Amino acid sequence: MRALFLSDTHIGFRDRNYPERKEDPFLGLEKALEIDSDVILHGGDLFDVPKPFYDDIARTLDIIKKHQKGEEIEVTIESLEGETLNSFKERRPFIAVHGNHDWNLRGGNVYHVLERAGIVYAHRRKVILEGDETLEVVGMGWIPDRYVIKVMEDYRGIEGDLFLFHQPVEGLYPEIYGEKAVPPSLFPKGFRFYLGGHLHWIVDRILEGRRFLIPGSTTITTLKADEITKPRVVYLLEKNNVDRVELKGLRRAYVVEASDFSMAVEKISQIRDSVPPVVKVVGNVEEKQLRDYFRGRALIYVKPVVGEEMRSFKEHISRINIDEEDVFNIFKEKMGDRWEPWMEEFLRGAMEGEEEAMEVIRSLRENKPRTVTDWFSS
Ligand SMILES: [Mn+2]
Repeated sequence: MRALFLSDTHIGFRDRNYPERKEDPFLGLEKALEIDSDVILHGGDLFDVPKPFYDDIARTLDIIKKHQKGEEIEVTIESLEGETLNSFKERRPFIAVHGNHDWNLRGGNVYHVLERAGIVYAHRRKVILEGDETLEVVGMGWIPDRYVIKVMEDYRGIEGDLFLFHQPVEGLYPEIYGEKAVPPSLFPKGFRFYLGGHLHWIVDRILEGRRFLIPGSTTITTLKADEITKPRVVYLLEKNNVDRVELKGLRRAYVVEASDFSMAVEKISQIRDSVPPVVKVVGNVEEKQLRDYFRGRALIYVKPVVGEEMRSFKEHISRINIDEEDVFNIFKEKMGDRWEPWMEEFLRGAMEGEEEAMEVIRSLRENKPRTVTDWFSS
């Protein structure tokens, strides 16, 4: 029995600067499902938002249904406690957990609707698939940081073949994102593969005797360089065999460094994709001018260099002839009761330059803000 594993399709993603990008997630889903398999597993963030438009839900179901062909497979859904909840036959079953994007605290979530239309919602469930062999999938949708350790206790001792989840894992997820990553040892033991969503790039790593496979997103949403420059892939799993398949014909992204307009033009012109790419330009280049120049050929996003931003902020302050002390006093007055000492520390750090500001942010994150005096005497 071959399983296709995709994740983070983010249907419903929109960018008002480039409305055409709303089609990308649909195309990503379509391209992924075109790769043949007996069952389909989705790692969460099927949708970009907790309450997708009805049109987007309908189109998503159309795409899934169109690709549910082939031999019927016997599907049995059990609770974690082993109680049978449902059982039916389905061609190429689509099994999913929710992600952090398409999750709701109250009133249920979109997967409660999808499961009425035949999608298998695997959160807190074991899904037993019987075809030419038997495959057991255990699902855990995204859990907010403060509850995750507690919820994972419910999974202790649970057995199966594939563990489908949407959560940051310690050792795989960069700390800079500020989320609480779960230690790999907390995942139940003995599964063949641990199939994760959430992280938007490719992972195939063994941690604590568990093999974690993350395909990343089938579409480009954020502009994080780590995410967008990686290929869009899905995994094909059969017994102990893992294949990674790249999705072709999708919009790609590039990061280009440029110190001025003509350098940006020269570098971007060298990209020869058939689909207009997303291009993140790092440098102090005028965004509107560049967007107009590449209209219809590339989707441009300019990210000014932070050091430059700081420099121009300081320049601006000196131009309007304001004293640093005045900046604090105005800020303090505006903040009123909400003023806290760390704010001054942060502002001073920011005015000193990028590195100093980062140092303050780091000390704040570690929850041990130093006093302003310490700051300036060190
Ligand atoms: Mn996601």
